Amino acid sequence: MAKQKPLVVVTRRLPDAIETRMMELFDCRLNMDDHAFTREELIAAVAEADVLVPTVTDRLDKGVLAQAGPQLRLIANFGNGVDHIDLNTAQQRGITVTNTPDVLTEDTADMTMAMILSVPRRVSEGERLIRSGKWEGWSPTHMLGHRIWGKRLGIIGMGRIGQAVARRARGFGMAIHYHNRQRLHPEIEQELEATYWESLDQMLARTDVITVHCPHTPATYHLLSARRLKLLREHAYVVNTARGEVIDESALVRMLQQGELAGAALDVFEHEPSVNPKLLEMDNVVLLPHMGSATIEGRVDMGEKVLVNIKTFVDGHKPPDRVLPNLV
Ligand code: 8YV
Repeated sequence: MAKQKPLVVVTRRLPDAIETRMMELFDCRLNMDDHAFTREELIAAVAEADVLVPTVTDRLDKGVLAQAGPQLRLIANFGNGVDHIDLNTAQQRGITVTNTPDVLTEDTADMTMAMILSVPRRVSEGERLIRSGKWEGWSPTHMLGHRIWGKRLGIIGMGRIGQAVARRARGFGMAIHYHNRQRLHPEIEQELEATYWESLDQMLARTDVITVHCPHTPATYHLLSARRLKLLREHAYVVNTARGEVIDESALVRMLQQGELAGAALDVFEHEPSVNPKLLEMDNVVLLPHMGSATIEGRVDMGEKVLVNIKTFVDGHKPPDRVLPNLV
């Protein structure tokens, strides 16, 4: 008798090629209208699925995972960050969790570089002026921004994405500074001509642009707290393509309102998808809808990683991108 295919529930629409392959390989339930699952729908999914394919929009907290049936063996996350999944509960229940690292590194770094350029050079502001029909023509003192070349970039979290941003930023003449749990291998540090700061506080007080590339964990929640944000100098810019929760967003907004910071470029928010309305009124802020890794190529690559993770798991092997069980 043919072995029954595992039931795979995919919570959001994925690229066609990925969904088609998913249907060929597994007994697959797709989300054709791409609505974000409600809590009730998530609970129903974990109660039934052998494999769940969630995204960042699915809050798989303790309460939801507590209602998982014993058949749920794998959460194959479509995405790198897993902060929306309660890993402790998943571990207790013996659920394997995988993610999709590497394939979104370059796209996210590209977007970060665009954001690093965008606020000091007033890109969105200029574009809004043209669209408003109020541009009256060139003048030598109009729309002056700040030079990027020669500025110090402080990278918080020097993993794959942080390093990819550093490589780009060097091409733009920025000096690379970083704070990371672990210091980089001397060869990489040398290649990037990067200065390591064990103390985040000290780095913040000395850099011109700060960009966040660490994951959101209990240890990094509000890493950029009100106190730490105050260490930044008035001409500094803050860029975030990682997770909103790493920055105390209310404190950031207050400082921007009071002119204690030069500007911010945010692709992620503390309470996504809601955005603090005060940010919408500010000219020195660029706001993007969590699109750091949003390329067609990247989404297909992410989907392929999910397929490989599920297939190896159901074939009885260890999937390549395991977050759980931990290897250490
Ligand atoms: C993804 C991301 O678009 O992978 C991540 O951690 O933040 C994004 O780039 C999203 O998470 C997909 O679930």
